[in-house]
Amino acid sequence: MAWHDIEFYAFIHLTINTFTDKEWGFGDESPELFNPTAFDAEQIVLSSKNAGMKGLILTAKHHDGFCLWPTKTTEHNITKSPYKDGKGDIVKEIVDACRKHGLKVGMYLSPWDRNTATYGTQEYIKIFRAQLTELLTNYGDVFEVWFDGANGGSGYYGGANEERKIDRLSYYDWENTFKLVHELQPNAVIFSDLGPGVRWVGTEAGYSGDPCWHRYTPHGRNGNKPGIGETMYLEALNGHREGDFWIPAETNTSIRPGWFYHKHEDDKVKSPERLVKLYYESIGHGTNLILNLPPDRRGLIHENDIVSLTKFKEIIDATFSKDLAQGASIQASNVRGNSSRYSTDNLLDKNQQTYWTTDDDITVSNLIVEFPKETEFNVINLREYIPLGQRIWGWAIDKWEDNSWKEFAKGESIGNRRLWKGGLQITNKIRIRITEAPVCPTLTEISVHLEPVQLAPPIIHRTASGNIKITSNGLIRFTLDGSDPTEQSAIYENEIPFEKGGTIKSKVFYKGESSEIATSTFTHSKNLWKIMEASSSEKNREATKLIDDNKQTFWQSLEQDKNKDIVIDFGKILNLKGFSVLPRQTEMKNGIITHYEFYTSLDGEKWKLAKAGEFSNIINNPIEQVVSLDTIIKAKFIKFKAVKVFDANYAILAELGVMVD
Ligand code: FUL
Ligand code: CA
Repeated sequence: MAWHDIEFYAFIHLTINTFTDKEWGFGDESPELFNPTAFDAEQIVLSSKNAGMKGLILTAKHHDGFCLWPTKTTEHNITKSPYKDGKGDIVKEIVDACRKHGLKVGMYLSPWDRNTATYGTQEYIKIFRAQLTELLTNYGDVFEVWFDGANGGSGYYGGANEERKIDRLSYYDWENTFKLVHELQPNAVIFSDLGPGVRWVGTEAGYSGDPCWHRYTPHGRNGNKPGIGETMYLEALNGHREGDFWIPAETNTSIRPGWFYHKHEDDKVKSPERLVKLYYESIGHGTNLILNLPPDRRGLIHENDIVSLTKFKEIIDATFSKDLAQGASIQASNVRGNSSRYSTDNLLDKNQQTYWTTDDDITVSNLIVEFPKETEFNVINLREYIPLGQRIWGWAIDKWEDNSWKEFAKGESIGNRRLWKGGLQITNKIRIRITEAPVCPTLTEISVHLEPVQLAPPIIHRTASGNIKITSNGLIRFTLDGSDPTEQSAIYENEIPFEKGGTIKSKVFYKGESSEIATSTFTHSKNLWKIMEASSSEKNREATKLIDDNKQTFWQSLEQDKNKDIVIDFGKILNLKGFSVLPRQTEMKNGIITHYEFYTSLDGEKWKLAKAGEFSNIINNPIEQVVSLDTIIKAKFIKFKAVKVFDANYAILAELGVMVD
């Protein structure tokens, strides 16, 4: 119940990856690389707190094995870094700042460790538990311990540079690790894709299912027992209405596309509007929300992230600081025992311990909320009294209009919280109907709100001929140099030629108001490109789909051709700076390319290997992968090869693009 109360907290991904521009370190990175120049734990903690967060979870050790605290378990730690001349302890600094500002503290410790030679042996399990013991004994109370299911197999492993497969069901002996956590921190909940405390919601894209049940029965894959990283995790989106355990969902996502800081994502910070949507689709579905704020190389939350968080908080406050149901009268079709103890006053008293409920034999029931006057709203908040379980299985809301009830909202689950947001409604009364419940339902809170209507940002897209087109009803201003549009910026009138690609920012101005900024980044135009070679498979999945600038369409190779080259002719020589790869944008992971080789050529005959590597975390977080080349290369042709693909003998790719100088 204490965990449900927290609702919103920060994820802080910081490690050597911040300095190598990676999402997953291989494990061979030198500790010398870890050197935030202006690390400020209070800035990180206050950025979280000012956004309304009540806690914070830090990646004390990510998959690359580098420990942010002076651990006794491995040399691969902060004492070997230049940070504070090896005398620093990032975990302690963050914990101290959290205590000072009243935030709860959680620990992320990656089970997968690509650095240690012992990975895969029993010795490592001892090391892992010793690390956990240090983190859970030396830093005070911890509210959540985060166990990641990711395990990509390959790694440095003390110089072995090989692939190591572990049996996820038995290797970690999780039962005893859980015991250790419970012994050391009896109040901490344990997170993983199967709980046992709270569950991964099954996607990193930033939403939860609807309905979303707090109850859940973790299922293993292929009929096996479930293990961490080996579950039917898509079932976690909705959970199970009659699941065996109370394992509520935590929605995890990043304010940027990646989990770690990358300069090239400075313009890809989620907009305030997008964050508000996330809030409604996570906390508003009864899950907790852990939002990642990755510190940059200075060791600070970047200015762009702060701008977004601040505006997001303004919108949330403008909506929720005023409750339009206060002062309304509420009539229930039934009150348990006709007793004042369960009266509808409990719905408005802002006390989560008091609630309304019905007699035992009454399940279908309703509440009529009558406002003192005609009221305008677009948000309704409902909460169940969850110490008695998630008892509501169906609900609907009507408004009184033209002398009859008109339904405008409905759903199945409520749980800890349910936020409905929709078009503007104007009425003097609403009726909340509980349409299905297995036993007498409970509600502890009803509130009604008005989210200020915002001027919608413009929509930017690229036409087939490579131009930029911007649409909106108001006056559009734009910039091409990365700066924020102001009242002085150029006015958009005609399509903008944009062959080379780059970043475009635009904003709508209307009657003294302005919208949020819309930002889009494009690779070089592909309209002259030709696919010279590639395998193709089913109809509508031919290779041209990977250069059609459409994120939804994709190329799929023939079954036996997953490693077959894709050769592209640009039609002219380009100065290549890098390339970008967009994996398939659906929940289907099979065929996603995890390891690649990228070649260039001037004549289509002599090829040069320009880059090879892995797309880390592309399976859990299938975002655009941006790869910079080490030098600028002149090329008329490129060849892209899938070296490894995930769980299939065909390869799939939605887009391939290049950045030019
Ligand atoms: C994933 C990891 O592989 C990512 O790097 C990140 O830490 C995310 C929160 O969990 O599974
Ligand atoms: Ca496409």
